[in-house]
Amino acid sequence: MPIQIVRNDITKMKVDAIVNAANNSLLGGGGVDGAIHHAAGPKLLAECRTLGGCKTGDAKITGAYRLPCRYVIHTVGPVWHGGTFGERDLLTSCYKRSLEIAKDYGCETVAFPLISSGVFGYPKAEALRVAVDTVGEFLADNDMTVYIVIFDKRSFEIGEKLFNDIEEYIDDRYAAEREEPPEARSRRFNALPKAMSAHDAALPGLKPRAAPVMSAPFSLEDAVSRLDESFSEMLLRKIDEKGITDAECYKKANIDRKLFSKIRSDRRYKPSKPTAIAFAIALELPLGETREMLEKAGFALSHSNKFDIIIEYFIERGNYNIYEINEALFAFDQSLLGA
Ligand code: AR6
Repeated sequence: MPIQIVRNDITKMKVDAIVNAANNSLLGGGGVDGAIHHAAGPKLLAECRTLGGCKTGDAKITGAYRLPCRYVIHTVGPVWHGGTFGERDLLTSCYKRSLEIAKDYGCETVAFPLISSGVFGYPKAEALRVAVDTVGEFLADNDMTVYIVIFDKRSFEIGEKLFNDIEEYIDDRYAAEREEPPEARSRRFNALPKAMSAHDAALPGLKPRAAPVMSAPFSLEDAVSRLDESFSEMLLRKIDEKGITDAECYKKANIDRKLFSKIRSDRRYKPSKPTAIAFAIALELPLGETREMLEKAGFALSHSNKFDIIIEYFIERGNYNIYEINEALFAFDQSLLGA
């Protein structure tokens, strides 16, 4: 998966390059800088001494010595002064410059800490937003796997309002499911129009619609021919209908090219559930079509797990930003979308 948010100690990451949140002197310090120098050994400091420091927003590369990666890219984030002193631009520049250097050195995997979000005081949720947006933009034009490494759970705050909102949404859905007696559900299902899928029917509060599983009007012939459509075929059809390229779709889905090729060339390919949902999100499918696509891969969206409810929360609000969805999934300890 091209962008992954992981909880780890960055000095343990076996990637081509890790990024260090350094200071202008590049001569070491506390936080992640201290941890990287400690794990790399004194030769790292010796090489850093030859670099002549680094400007805020810029980056420089060195060897990695005792670390399990090949390079360390040292970048200097801005000190937070309230947000009106160009902090966001400088932080964006840290990610861009580090990624450019990583690309110049042929790196295929790069791990970043949340730059500036410790000693330099950048609010963590905003620092994460900048990281995800900037890396996401870079990956739209480049093939690389980028890890955003979160050291502690507290570093990962998606914003109190969003968190509370999602929590409330989950509580409502769980509660609704528990309150409804099973016989009421099966009765309601029997009374539904034929076009409604079992998954739509199982969702309390969802009003029966005429043809919930198809967005556009379709002929009987179309319907019959689509009965046998596989996940891969539906995916390719939807890509065509949306008028986007394959690459636009898999990048937006945060899926790597190789996996996409596999899905495209194997009509019967069965993706994992997060992969299937990632494509539905990339294609900005409404809930009904998301369910249809999932069904083709043998899955459903249910109200008995948080992951599904969080996905539904975002789709209902028309928010198809996979990175934001992943941040929320991460905050609720759920697996992330993508390969
Ligand atoms: N792995 C991953 N992330 C880590 C680790 C680790 N081992 N240790 C800390 N973090 P900071 P800054 C997280 O303070 O804000 C240094 O003294 C930490 O939780 O390391 O850019 C430099 O020399 C936080 O979210 O860097 C500079 O003077 C994030 O890394 C100054 O601090 C960044 O925190 C740079 O401050």
